[in-house]
Amino acid sequence: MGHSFIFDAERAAEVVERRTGVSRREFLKVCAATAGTLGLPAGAEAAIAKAVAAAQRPSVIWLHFQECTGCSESLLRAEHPTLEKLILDVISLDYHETLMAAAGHQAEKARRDAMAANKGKYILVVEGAIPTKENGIYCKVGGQTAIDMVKECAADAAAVIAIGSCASWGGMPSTIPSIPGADSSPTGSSSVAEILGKPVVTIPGCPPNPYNFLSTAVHFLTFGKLPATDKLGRPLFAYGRLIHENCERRAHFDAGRFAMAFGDEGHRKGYCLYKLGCKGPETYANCPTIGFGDAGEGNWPVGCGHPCIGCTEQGIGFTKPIHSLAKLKNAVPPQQYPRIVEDQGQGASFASAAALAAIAGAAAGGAAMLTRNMGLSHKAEELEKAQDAARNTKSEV
Ligand code: FSX
Ligand code: SF4
Ligand code: F3S
Repeated sequence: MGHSFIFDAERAAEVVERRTGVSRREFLKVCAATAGTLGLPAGAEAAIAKAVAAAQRPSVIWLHFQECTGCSESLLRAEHPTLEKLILDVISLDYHETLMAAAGHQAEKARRDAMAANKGKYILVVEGAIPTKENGIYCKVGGQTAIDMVKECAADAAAVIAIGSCASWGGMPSTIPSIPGADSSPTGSSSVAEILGKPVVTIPGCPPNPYNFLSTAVHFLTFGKLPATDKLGRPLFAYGRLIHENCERRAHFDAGRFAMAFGDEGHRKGYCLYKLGCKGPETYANCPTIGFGDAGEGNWPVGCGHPCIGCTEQGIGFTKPIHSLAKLKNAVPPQQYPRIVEDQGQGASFASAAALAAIAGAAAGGAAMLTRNMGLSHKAEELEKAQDAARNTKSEV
């Protein structure tokens, strides 16, 4: 069976090499990485390779609204060309304003032709938030408001994917400026789900990780459906865990070793960035495990020495001040981890102040769910919310 898997994968890799010029080795590496990102069992990379090789490429209509195009840039400017070649091989990108050669009426005709030819089968990808104030006049393409265009394109789509934080929850354009009396963003920027009035698959991040988009598209291709998501439409394979659960600096957090200022000894030694405002403890994403730019390990914000700003997470990214301390979600007492070194940086005691605060909070409130199983983050959080709600109801009575 093992041999047949390998044989299948090799044959598929040959087909893809002939078609795209991506070497068999590189292709199989991406298939293995995609299978890993999706959390699939051993052997799944062969199924992925076969699906990509046999690809009936799904037509993709890609819309741009209020954004910086960083989502497209991050997808198409990987360090090695492999990823972008494969993305463009896996999907048939029939409409993408930044990339298509056509312009003006010709471009709009291409969109409508692709939609008609693939009615009910195409994937709609939306990048950017949608302004709703003054009937949506702040963003128009070809004379049509973003609101109308997203509704028109979603009507006959097989699936809708909101890529980036802007399309997923409003992102940066939706944040409220610090002007006295301002209660919404200047243009009323909204998410795709808000406009369509139904949930869509969201791949937040500013920019999102290209592997999360590729893995979602490959899942659709291999299994004929989009991957399982949480209540916010985020694929669980990518957003099922807090950054803090997989961070390479986590042992420093547990041992109370923190960078206290940029460039200080703790920062230079790679200590935990919690006290510099790292939002990893309240942000769901797989940045530490897959990294960015295909440029090797450690290539993600915290890996480069900058606190996570929670760019994937509504209410945190572009909303909470960068240096404010993160809320510790599902904190696990440090005793449950093997101790590493006794030497404590910056005069902190064994259990960090942060961890102690979390434990004290748990003891006082009796509500925090301390779990050994870090995969239960979402469940733990839901339980915590239910317990909070129950307590509030009680206190109201
Ligand atoms: Fe938003 Fe994407 Fe940030 Fe930019 O366009 S998620 S501003 S990286 O590009 O939508
Ligand atoms: Fe990593 Fe940030 Fe958590 Fe520290 S607080 S362990 S830097 S995610
Ligand atoms: Fe964004 Fe934090 Fe990842 S800032 S890219 S969610 S590490």
